[in-house]
Amino acid sequence: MRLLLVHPSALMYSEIFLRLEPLGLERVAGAARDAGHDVRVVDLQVLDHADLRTELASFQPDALGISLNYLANIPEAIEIAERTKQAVPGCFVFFGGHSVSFVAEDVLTQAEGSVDAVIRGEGEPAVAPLLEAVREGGVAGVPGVVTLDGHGPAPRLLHSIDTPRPARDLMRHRRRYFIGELDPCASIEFTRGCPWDCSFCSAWTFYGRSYRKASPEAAADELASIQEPNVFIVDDVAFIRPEHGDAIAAQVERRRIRKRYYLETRSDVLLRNTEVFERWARLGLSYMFLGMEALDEAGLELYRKRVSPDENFHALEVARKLGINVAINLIVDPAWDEERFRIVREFALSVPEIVHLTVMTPYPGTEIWHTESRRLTTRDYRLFDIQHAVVPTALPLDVFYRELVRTQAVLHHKHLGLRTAFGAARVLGRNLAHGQTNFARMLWKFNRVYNPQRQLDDHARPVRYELPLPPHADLGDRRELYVHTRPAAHAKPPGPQR
Ligand code: B12
Ligand code: SF4
Repeated sequence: MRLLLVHPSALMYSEIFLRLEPLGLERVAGAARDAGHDVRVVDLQVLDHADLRTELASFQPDALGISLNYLANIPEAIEIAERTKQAVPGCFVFFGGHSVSFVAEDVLTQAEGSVDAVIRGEGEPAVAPLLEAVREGGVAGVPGVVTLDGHGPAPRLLHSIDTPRPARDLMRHRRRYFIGELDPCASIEFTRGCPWDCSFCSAWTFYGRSYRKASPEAAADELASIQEPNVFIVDDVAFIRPEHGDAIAAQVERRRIRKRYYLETRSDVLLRNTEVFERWARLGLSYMFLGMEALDEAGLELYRKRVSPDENFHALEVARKLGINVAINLIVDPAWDEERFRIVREFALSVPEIVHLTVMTPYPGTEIWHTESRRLTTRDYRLFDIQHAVVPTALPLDVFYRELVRTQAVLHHKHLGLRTAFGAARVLGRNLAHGQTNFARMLWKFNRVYNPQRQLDDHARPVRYELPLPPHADLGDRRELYVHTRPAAHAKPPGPQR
């Protein structure tokens, strides 16, 4: 069958700091191609809607799948589905991905027939059976499928994440993927899932707190096949298991692979497994993202982060000693007042790290969706991008955005100053010499993208599609939140056992 896979446009945050290859969609593409289908991919982060129209007209797909990891992309995806049904009558349209897995029925209802099915959970094991079932007529028996007629069998979890390989070769404009000065940048996955259970996050509920590791050989083979000099390791929490990180490092050393890496991890993991991070720093680990989330004990407890402020600050010192540039994230509580923003600005200016702010947002699939969502001030999907306030702010909304953007601007300028100190001019020169302009553009775009008036105006746009309210869930049994329930083979996570 002819399958066209689409990734929606970049969200606000990605307009500046990063734009990365859609690894999950590439893996779904890989699985479909391995099953003998003719597959093409359109990534609207780097192509535009006119390119998609041209592709639809020339390729005439039998099926079109859209990746919905992000809630904020749902309205755009439904509009693409509607246009596809008009342009290619008979084309089977389906959605899949992280966020849509939590709101499948509602999205199908909202799409009023222009979406034939949603695949909940991992796409690799589902895509070939789905296409087979489309050919035969009748998709009701496909694992993870949801249609307007109801649910199919439970979604299947991949036994091993070693295969399928992502179909990187199907992507056009690969040189437009970057993160900061790591430009261009590819992505790779060493592990999948997270054993922790933070209240604002849905990574653990999607995978049912399971945790799988790629074999070190497969990980190194894939790394060796990547053309780009920079690699983003997409794992939720990198190097939870030090022996796994070491085994991949050994393969990388043996094969003399030399790249620069960016990864995300937790403070306690960095403190516990410092040696493995040190080894990776020698192999090119240049940037690390630590989700600190809050500066104080009360905030960390609220988000059930299971780390202390001391551990967080100690982790920063360790990373500094290893020579790794650190970006930290803090969650902005909509209850913050001007004084709180001021304290955060002061903190951010007092540390050498890059500080990012995200606004606390209840998402379907998280615990706070069930505790906070009753207070939603908007249900416009597009505002659920953790850059907008969707629950009541203590400050008037315009003042809240003014403070937020002012704080982000201070942080951005500090970061720019730092980059100059670290030799941004040299990096820029090197990148421009290779025709890489993503990092240069990022340096100048901030004021256009981050603008309190723009954020406020976003609340006034007419709303066509609204997020549903949460169904009743008894959080006494948190497995009710899971997309995948854990099979016995993955039952012992290495994280907290509470
Ligand atoms: C890495 C990552 C990023 C990277 C992206 C890297 C990349 N190369 O794509 C970066 C840093 C860019 C990023 C950015 C953001 N992210 Co992010 N990200 C992740 C993370 C940690 C892993 C995603 C990943 O690559 N997984 C590995 C691949 C293989 O899996 P996958 O993409 O999920 O794909 C599988 C399935 O979803 C499904 N699937 C996917 N697409 C399709 C399509 C079809 C048709 C089918 C059938 C199936 C299918 O099959 C795939 C294979 O199993 C997830 C958390 C998580 N564990 O999922 C958060 C997560 C997806 N991100 C999140 C958020 C909030 C953001 C930001 C908005 C953050 C911000 N500060 O603004 C931005 C927005 C980016 C944008 N689109 O513009 C939230 C989403 C919340 C929501 N409900 O909308 C998540 C869930 C984290 C969380 N806190 O809970 N992110
Ligand atoms: S440790 Fe990170 S990925 Fe895991 S549940 Fe917490 S925030 Fe989500």
